[in-house]
Amino acid sequence: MSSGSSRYVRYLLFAVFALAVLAFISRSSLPLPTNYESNIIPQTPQDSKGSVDPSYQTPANSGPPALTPSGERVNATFVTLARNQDVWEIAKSIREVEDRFNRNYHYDWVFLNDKPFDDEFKKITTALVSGTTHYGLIPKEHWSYPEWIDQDKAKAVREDMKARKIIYGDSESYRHMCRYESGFFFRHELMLNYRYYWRVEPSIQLFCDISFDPFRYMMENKKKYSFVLSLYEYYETIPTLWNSVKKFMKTNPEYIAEGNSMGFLSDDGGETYNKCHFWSNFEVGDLDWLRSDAYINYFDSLDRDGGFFYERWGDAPVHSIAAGLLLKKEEVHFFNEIAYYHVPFTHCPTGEQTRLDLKCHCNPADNFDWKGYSCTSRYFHINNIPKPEGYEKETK
Ligand SMILES: Nc1nc2c(ncn2[C@@H]2O[C@H](COP(=O)(O)OP(=O)(O)O)[C@@H](O)[C@H]2O)c(=O)[nH]1
Ligand SMILES: *[C@@H]1O[C@H](CO)[C@@H](O)[C@H](O)[C@H]1NC(C)=O
Ligand SMILES: [Mg+2]
Repeated sequence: MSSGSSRYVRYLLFAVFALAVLAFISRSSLPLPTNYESNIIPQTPQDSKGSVDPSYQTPANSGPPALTPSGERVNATFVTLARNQDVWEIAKSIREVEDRFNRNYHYDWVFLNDKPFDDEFKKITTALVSGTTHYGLIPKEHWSYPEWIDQDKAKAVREDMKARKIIYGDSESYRHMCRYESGFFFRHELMLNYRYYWRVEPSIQLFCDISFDPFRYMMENKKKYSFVLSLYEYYETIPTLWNSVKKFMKTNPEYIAEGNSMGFLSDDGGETYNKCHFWSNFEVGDLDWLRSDAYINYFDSLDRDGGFFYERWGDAPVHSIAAGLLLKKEEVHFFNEIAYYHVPFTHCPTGEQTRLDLKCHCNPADNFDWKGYSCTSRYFHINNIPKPEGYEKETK
């Protein structure tokens, strides 16, 4: 026992010595770039509030992009809300977006977090994004309880929802997240530099090449909001949301667009909500619309009613109802060509030729669009848009 452990100590000393020699050799004679780490993560200038200077650029990604001159890029950015521990799941998503699209464009990517991003997160994501990356801290006022919220009541709701096993029902952070995505991300100082955004969440997949620029499509066709998947919301999370919306419509009729998509949201002319919404983990949209008086007043009105905390209102129905009522029908777009997966749903483009042309690897049988729980048929119906070619054959 004792001779075994002293041998072990000798091995250990030898190993340490060998490693030191190796480290010395590699430092002095191998052509490794010195200061490699600090080239990847330069010091990020932080102001007193802790948010990152928008002019922060990584040396590796600064300079003119190789393939697309910036003149051909639209004023736009990817945006991701994430925690430090989401790094490997967001890394997968970035890789998908880069391989299928952004390697040819080099659009910027803004990362937002309620806590400061750590160096690991910044290093991994900056290496993967072909455009410039920006890291922002969310100001406390945008991620906390408004003064009119009774926090004891909110706590009781979480306990009740936990007992009723409602998904994320017991989570306080999820509620702050939904409220932030509903009313604040587009007002973060880093986002003020852009007109269009594309939201990306961790662990998504893109199954086809994206052979066009969705940002440019939005701009040239005056689209303000877009989606790839739609479905019915879980009623328990939004029981009074529509009441709140109706109150807003009544007090602010000037904001309700003529020729809107009420038919997507309601089957009885607005009396009740049918729970249809666009799935907001994918969105390409117009930030100036979200920053408009109409949207801000809509958000403030809902926020006052407290449902982000007293229920569990999601940013998906909140954005969707706004897109459905404050925008004209034609301003909301469905991207059939963008093949997308976020657990548990797939949008695989309808039409075999489209899938072949775009080198898709999704199984069309997995496409959610024409299944019973999707609202996408309804979107086509109210817009009088013919369903994509191949629709009949692919609807079983
Ligand atoms: N910074 C931060 N991001 C969060 C938090 N909770 C969720 N997110 C992010 O918000 C988005 C939605 O969260 P996710 O867990 O994907 O929710 P789900 O898609 O509804 O299951 C993702 O981009 C997450 O990374 C949080 O507490 N802090
Ligand atoms: C990009 O859009 C934002 C928001 O509309 C605007 O403030 C900014 O000036 C634009 N930047 C450029 C370079 O056009
Ligand atoms: Mg998600």
